[in-house]
Amino acid sequence: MPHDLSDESRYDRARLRQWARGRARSAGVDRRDLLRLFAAGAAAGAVGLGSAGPAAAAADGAPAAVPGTVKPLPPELFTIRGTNAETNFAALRGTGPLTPVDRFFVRNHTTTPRIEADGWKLSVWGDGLAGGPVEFSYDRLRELPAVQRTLFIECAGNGRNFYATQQGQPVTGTPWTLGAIGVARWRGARLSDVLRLAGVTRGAVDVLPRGLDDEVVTGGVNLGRVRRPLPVSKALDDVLLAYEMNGEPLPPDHGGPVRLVVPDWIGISSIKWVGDIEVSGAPLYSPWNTDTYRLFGPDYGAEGAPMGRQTLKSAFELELGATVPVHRTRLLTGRSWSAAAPVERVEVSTDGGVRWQWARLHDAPRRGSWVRWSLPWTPRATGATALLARATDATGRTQPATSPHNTQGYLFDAVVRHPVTVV
Ligand SMILES: Nc1nc2c(c(=O)[nH]1)N[C@H]1C(S)=C(S)[C@@H](COP(=O)(O)O)O[C@H]1N2
Ligand SMILES: [Mo]
Repeated sequence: MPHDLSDESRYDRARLRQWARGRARSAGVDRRDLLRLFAAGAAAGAVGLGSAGPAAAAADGAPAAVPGTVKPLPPELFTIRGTNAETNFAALRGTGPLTPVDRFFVRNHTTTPRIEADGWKLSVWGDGLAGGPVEFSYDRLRELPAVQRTLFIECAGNGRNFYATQQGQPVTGTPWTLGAIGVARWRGARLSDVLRLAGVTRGAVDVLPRGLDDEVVTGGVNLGRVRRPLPVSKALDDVLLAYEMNGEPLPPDHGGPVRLVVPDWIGISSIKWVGDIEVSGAPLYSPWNTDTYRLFGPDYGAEGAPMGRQTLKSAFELELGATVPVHRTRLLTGRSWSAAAPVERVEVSTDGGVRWQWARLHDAPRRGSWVRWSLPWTPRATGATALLARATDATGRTQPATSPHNTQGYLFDAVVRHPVTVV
């Protein structure tokens, strides 16, 4: 497998050492600022970048963050977290395998820009190309062979809040529960086709897609526009330049007119509102892979560890802290997903983890998507209890009881204890 984590990890470490010696360009941010942020992140995970919560904004002296989305965010469907909106899992009950756009989570570093397809252009440039910059209009992109894939996009911090509430560990960042994930049918051009047409050379190492949304300012430092490098090997493999979501033109909040969709990788890789892509013969860095979206903590050393792929999780389609009537049978429903392989089995416990039963799966196990499952439950006694769901994927990996801690609370994969009260 060309993209397993060990490969990526080796590649990333080499790149980080080169960068620290000043050989990799940081693409627009002053290197001292980046080093300062990086050191702060490594030491304490204390940098607020990416958290965008009201507290972080207030500390900057800026007004508290509010979501700048185009679509409505009604409280039945979403929980607002700073500039972001988390999908309420209870609102997925009864929906199909695809997350409807009206309830797909939104993770915005700033606000949704309005960009018309007509005036949009993608510029591909850099010393990893044989010639000068090549521009693609929206129409030209749509003339390329189209591919369609059902894939989830999940924020690396999904489940972060359970490090604090379930493991008692401090973490920084948006306190997502489990709703920073959505599955959609994406249609678009292959990034590999675009890179080949642009004249990518054998010497190319990294590509750096960049969004057209506002520059991100945090702690008084302007980090520039949202961008995160991808190794050329991944870029040429299975990445899409998507212009449709669930059969509709890509909506503004999800990156319209065109976004990247990077299968299996953490959400930040799937750059929305992409405007240009640098193709470089030298390693590239951005704050989104040196400071945030990187694992720091006692287990990860001074340089921290890179992140590529997402993890394994399960969620009930029920509010956290729901009240349910005793002696009445209800159908518990939920979803499980893994970036490594299809989910093959799901076990559910309705007594806080003492006994486990197999849930019935409602979808064929499929890579890149989730399976819906159900189990009938008749509560026999009143009082507080916890519902647990535990998935196993085709690699044989089962959700563990605890997740290894990292300061920014990424890649949570432990079994969640879902509180309910029987009355
Ligand atoms: N240009 C741009 N791309 C971006 C972001 C952003 O703020 N700006 N957020 C990223 C993050 S952190 C995630 S998790 C996903 C979220 O995609 P969604 O808002 O469509 O759910 O988009 C990624 N792409
Ligand atoms: Mo994210």
